[in-house]
Amino acid sequence: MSASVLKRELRAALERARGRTLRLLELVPDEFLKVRVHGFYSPIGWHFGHIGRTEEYWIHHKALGRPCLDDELSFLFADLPENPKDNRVNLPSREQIVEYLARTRQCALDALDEADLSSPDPHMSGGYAWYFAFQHECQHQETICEMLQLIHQRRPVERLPEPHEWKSSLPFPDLVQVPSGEFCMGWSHPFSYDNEKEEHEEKVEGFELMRRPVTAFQWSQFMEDGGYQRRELWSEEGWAWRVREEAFAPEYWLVDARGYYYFGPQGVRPIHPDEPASCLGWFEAEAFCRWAGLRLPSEVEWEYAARLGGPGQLDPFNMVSPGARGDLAGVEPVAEGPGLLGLSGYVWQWTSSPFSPYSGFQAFPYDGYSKDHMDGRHFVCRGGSWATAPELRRPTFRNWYVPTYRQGFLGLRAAR
Ligand code: AVJ
Ligand code: FE
Repeated sequence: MSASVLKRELRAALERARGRTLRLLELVPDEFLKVRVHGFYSPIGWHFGHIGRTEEYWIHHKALGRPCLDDELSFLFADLPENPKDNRVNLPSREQIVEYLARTRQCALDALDEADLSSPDPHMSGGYAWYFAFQHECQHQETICEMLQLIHQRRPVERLPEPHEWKSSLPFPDLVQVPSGEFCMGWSHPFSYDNEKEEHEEKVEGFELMRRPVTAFQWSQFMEDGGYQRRELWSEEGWAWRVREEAFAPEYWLVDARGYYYFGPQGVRPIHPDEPASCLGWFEAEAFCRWAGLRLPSEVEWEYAARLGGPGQLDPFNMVSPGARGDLAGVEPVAEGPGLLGLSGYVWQWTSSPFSPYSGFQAFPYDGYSKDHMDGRHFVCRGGSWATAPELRRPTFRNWYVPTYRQGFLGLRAAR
């Protein structure tokens, strides 16, 4: 790709992302902009400023070696231990946040115009810092969607909608045979995240993998069969979590005598029985597998199965991933087709693999992005949800959370 085409593509990607960010900001009610709705999260308004700060820091400051535009805002919107989440509530107004986003963006675009992308500087080389800023913005959009759900969960429900009829004709477990073989795992590209490097060969034994992610109907059968009450289905740590949290259904589910509902980012809606079950923690996924006589796939198995479809899926500007829909459409039943269905665009899928480095891993651009989370306590999820930007839904992309995290759009696709 020539330097001018690369610059044009980077600019277009940043602009696409920004359109989504500003649409999301419009959905944030004023009274929730500056409050922490949950112990895990900074206030939702902070995430918007943090997008601008990160872009400015890595492009303007690190790649070009220039001073920050505004030291105070740069500190306020930094994700640093010196700036704990409780400090992040003293935010500027919505208008000031929008203005900060526009100013930091202008710096990034001016820098792109001037930059020599063939420079050996690792921030500059091949446009790394700009693509990093783009991907980072997209990732925070998903977090913002998660927080919109929390906001709706906190608001009083006036009237529940009509529930869906609770039945399904999908077979279970509906396993697809994946043949043994070898493949190239990971992505060594100027744009890849540090945790996707280096590309390396992996061997995989034949196994079976569910055609689609586990559906809400299938999850409700686990619930009705005492899934949350039967100690023997849970690991020791998982059971301790289950008891402590008094969990009885996925996060954001609402169950009454009439049916099943879900607190989505646009308010309560009925759950479709065939939509992938979402907002599950790793411990719950593990218990479900034990109940069904199945297991979680490793991330090697997941990526191998996902890439059998062929390469060509790694174009950083043109990811063709089925299931791409509007920003807030929410999860829907998986579209029919040949082979494995709903690999991305519906829910992330938990794997059995702790988040760990590939051989040759080097933390970049900072330890806090990946390395600090490679601690044996985080597990990898793969695929990407309906709230994940298409460009991030590549088969090599690794996401990770602690096993108790269930506020994300997280589901599973079991193996045998
Ligand atoms: C990979 C989604 C867990 O949100 O903490 C955003 C991504 N890293 N800014 C997170 C991330 C720095 C990360 N997750
Ligand atoms: Fe961040």
